[in-house]
Amino acid sequence: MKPFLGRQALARRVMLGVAAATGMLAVTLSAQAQQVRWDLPAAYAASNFHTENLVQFAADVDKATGGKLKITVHPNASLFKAPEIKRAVQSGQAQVGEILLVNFENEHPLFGLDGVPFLATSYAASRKLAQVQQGPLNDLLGRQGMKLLYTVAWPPQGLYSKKTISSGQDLKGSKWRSYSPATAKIGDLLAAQPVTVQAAELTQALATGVVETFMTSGATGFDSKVYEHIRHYYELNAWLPKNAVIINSKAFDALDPASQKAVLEAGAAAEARGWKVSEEKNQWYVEQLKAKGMEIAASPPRLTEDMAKVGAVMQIDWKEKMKKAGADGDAIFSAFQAR
Ligand code: PCA
Repeated sequence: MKPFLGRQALARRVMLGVAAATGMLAVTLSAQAQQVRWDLPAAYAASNFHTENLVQFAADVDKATGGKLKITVHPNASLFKAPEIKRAVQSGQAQVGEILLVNFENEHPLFGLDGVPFLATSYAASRKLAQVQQGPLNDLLGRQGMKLLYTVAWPPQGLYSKKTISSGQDLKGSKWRSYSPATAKIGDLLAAQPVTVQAAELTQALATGVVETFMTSGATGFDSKVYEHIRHYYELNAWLPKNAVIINSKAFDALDPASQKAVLEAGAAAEARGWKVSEEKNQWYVEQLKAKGMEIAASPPRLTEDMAKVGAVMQIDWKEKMKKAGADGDAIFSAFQAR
């Protein structure tokens, strides 16, 4: 039987087939070469609202770039410990990361603005403070080779204690968990014994009895199951610290314009969503603590007075630090109060 195709025709077919396959391979390879992978270290539990927001952000970027930019969120300080995330992004070990701004107050007081007690004590005030802080913060990060993508506030900070508290005096000598220079300083001013414990290690610290008193949000109280060891929560609404998502500038500049736009747009959406969820869940968290058997109370009058004194010292202190850093803290306070 005569072959269906002549020898030459067959050879040509084979060649064409190889060419097509090679072409396809080239296309796949170039798509892979164009695909960019970013790591996003984060310091809080996967179930925390900030982390869930980051995961949504990554999904939005994936969708908007048609899978070209893949961002992997690493929750719970699994890739870097909380205080190491900023440096990891700065050095390019991670392209993007989420930090707690107040953790870096010793580097520059501007990072600690939202941790100054009783300066901004509601979501509305906290948003205003964020607007004032945003420009100078972005400049500061810019000088360090990074970009500020967005910030989201934690719920207001209250006081957790094993024992009943009626005044600052009752905190004296207690094992005080701090998560930032400012919270350590509050412990000092109250003559407590500050010990720095990041959120990822709080459950463990409570279980081993290293911690008896501390200030944080209802969110972290719930995430860390503090109700297993702590009985009292006093709603001080002392400040609302913020998480910030920062990007390595070189990594951002290396993206094609469409991907850059996708990151910025998904970041803006994450910011709006994050603030909304934080505020909506605030009360829910406190209700969960109550449901788990904790006693929730407003700040007793003498405690309020004593904490106000602590706050006044810390506000003056913060402005002093700004002066030393060659920056104008008064101007920032006034800009905030004028809003
Ligand atoms: N939770 C974090 C920071 C502020 C907050 O509400 C923590 O306790 O470490």
